[in-house]
Amino acid sequence: MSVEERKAAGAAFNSAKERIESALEHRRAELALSKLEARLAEEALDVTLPGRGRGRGGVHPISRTWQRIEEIFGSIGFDVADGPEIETDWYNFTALNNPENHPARSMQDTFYVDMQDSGGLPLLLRTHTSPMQVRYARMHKPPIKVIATGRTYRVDSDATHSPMFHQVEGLWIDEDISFADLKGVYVDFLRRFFESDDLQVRFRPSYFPFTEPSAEIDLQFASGPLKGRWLELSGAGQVHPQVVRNFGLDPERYIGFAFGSGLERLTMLRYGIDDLRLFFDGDLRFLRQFS
Ligand code: 2NL
Repeated sequence: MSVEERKAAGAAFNSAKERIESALEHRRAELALSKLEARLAEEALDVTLPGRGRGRGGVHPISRTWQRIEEIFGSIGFDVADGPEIETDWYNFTALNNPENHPARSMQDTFYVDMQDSGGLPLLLRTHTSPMQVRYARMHKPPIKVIATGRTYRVDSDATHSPMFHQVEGLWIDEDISFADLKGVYVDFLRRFFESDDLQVRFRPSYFPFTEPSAEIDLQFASGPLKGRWLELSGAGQVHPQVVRNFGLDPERYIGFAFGSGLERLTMLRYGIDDLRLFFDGDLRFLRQFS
């Protein structure tokens, strides 16, 4: 090309290059913008919507009963004891005067753990809260005034029995504790637990290996949906002299009473619950009624 021709061609090449570059730049900007718009649309957040919140939760009805019981007995001078759910044969049965061949000791009734204590005796899931009271009585000097609340286990499962259930047991030992004291303490407890003076209590002769004499405690409401029916509630009695001896105390000097009640039973009567299984199903429609 001549010098003149080269000038013109160079200018044309330059201008073509600029147009191509600006077209590319334009298109790149368009693509970036539409990508940003798509992302903004996808991640749109309406900050004016109300929050999802967190459920309030509530205390399980059995736990409520547990708390109320500890509060009521605590207010009349009972200590609250807490102990192991895996127990030795001695604390669960022998100390409580259960004979060696008693059916409660069988594998049909008691969950045995695949381990032994240091003396080679079997370990088991406690079948009542009594072993804790035995432990407490052996660790303290009279007056012994204590309740033990907690989980207990028996091989039993149907509409009215759960393999895991809850008990409260009370124990009061001193030089002169009588059935009159048992009656006073227990009737006061029932009035406060059910928030009613309109109830009658009946002591019916019964038998337990760990008390003598022994009684079943029945309850009747004078009003409300359960009015007029005797309801079996608890067992109780004067602590057997052999059990007092197993506490490490002289039964000629020390005497007192013990009682045992089921927390499921107390809770069902208080709230009018008719099926034990509701406590263990975890159905929120049931549980929300207590929150
Ligand atoms: C029942 C029976 C009862 C006891 C529990 C007890 C505890 C010690 C010594 C003596 Cl350490 N007795 N507890 C006494 C009588 C009855 O419960 O059928 N409860 C639902």
